[in-house]
Amino acid sequence: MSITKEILSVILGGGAGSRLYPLTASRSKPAVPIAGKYRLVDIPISNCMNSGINRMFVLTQFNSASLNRHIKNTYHFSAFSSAFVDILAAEQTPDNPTWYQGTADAVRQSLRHIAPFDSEYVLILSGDQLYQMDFQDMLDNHKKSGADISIATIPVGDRDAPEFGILKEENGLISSFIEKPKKELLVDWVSDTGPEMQAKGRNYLASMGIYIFNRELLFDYLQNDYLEATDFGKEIIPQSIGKCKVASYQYDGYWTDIGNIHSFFEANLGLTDEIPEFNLFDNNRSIYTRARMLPPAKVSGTTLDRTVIAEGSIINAARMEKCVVGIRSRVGHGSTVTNTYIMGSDYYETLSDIAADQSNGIPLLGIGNNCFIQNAILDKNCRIGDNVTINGGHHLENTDQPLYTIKDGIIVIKKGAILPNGFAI
Ligand code: ADQ
Ligand code: ADP
Repeated sequence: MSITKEILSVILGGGAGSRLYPLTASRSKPAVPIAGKYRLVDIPISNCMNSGINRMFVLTQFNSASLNRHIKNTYHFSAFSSAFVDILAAEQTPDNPTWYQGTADAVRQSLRHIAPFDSEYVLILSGDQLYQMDFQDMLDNHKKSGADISIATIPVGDRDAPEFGILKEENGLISSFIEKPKKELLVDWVSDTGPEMQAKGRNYLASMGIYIFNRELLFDYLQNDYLEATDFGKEIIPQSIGKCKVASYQYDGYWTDIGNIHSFFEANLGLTDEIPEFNLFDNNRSIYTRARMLPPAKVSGTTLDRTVIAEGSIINAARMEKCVVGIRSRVGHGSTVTNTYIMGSDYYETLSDIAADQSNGIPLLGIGNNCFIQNAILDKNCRIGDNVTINGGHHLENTDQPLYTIKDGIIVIKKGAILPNGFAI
């Protein structure tokens, strides 16, 4: 893959992150762990690197220690290359006392950091999507079409369309755009998405929130024409159509937005499918993350079905089905875990830590013995005692408790929570 200096990328790492609460209670959204060993930000960064784009800015609303540590420890480039991944956290300056007001405002406030780096184009990406895409192909299409702005688009169905920017195109150029249309307006926004997509009911062309801008135009729009605009989807994109040339780059691979607990849960558990739609086993499109030098996972006496286990785990459970098990996870004897994403732990307990916990009656790091856990997400460093029941499902109401949150029937055990023996949800 040839490395390009034509383009640099800006990854929108998230606003307040409230839709992913409580996973974002103590970390910024890009640092949320996914798929057992990665962080959300690894997805757009890996897509950039696999596309030969190696200058990246990650814009985030707050600068969490885990994001800094992850980026610093993961993305090392040769001293002879121009590559970097820089985190730009919302900062107060004399002329800007506030946090980022939206996506366009985030990019505007970052322009002074981006300005010193040459490029002809700027690629703007969302930080909370799961997909593998070749941005070089999108850039080629952008250049060929002679557009000022390109938007990556994907066909979606009725259920999803109101959540996205929906557009119409003619000969590759976008002729109209509406941000998150109400259901009753959808009839006017049907596109010819081709027989294969139509057969799946995917009749609307949605914006994937992935944009290529000609750099000069981006600077000009944000600093002059749309100085007051705070958002790309609500303001800059719809207002650009008719004013400049906006191309559609239609993508038909796997792509999913993972901005809320339900979609985050589904995207993670989707990795346990026999042939997952998101392919972690791809020679040419690796997902990069921090190399941790952990020992191989060890499993004893467990019936495992469709379960993904990260390195450094010690599993003695009775049965695990449809689980994603993160680094350094421990699951005790006799436990049954289904439909669950266990993020794992940041460290191991030593034998003397374990003895001290046992004499003080504190549950050990990880999941204890004879537990029953289903439809749950366990954030990092949880201590789940023995005989604990965590029974997620739609019978449960949404709630936020000190140790856990329930959203859409999914029980999220908070980072570092200690659930005593016999605890039941
Ligand atoms: P949404 O995803 O709803 O729609 P938005 O909330 O603006 O749009 O988020 C876009 C990305 O920017 C996300 O990764 C988000 O975390 C991040 N972000 C939001 N506010 C931010 C801030 N203040 N600072 C830094 N990052 C921030 C957009 C488009 C739609 C399109 C969908 C596709 O507006 O047209 O269909 O993406 O997912
Ligand atoms: P990873 O990427 O492997 O998940 P992080 O970058 O989140 O790791 O760092 C692991 C965190 O765990 C660090 O903050 C580290 O200081 C912390 N940590 C390591 N060992 C221990 C320990 N024994 N007790 C508590 N925290 C620990």
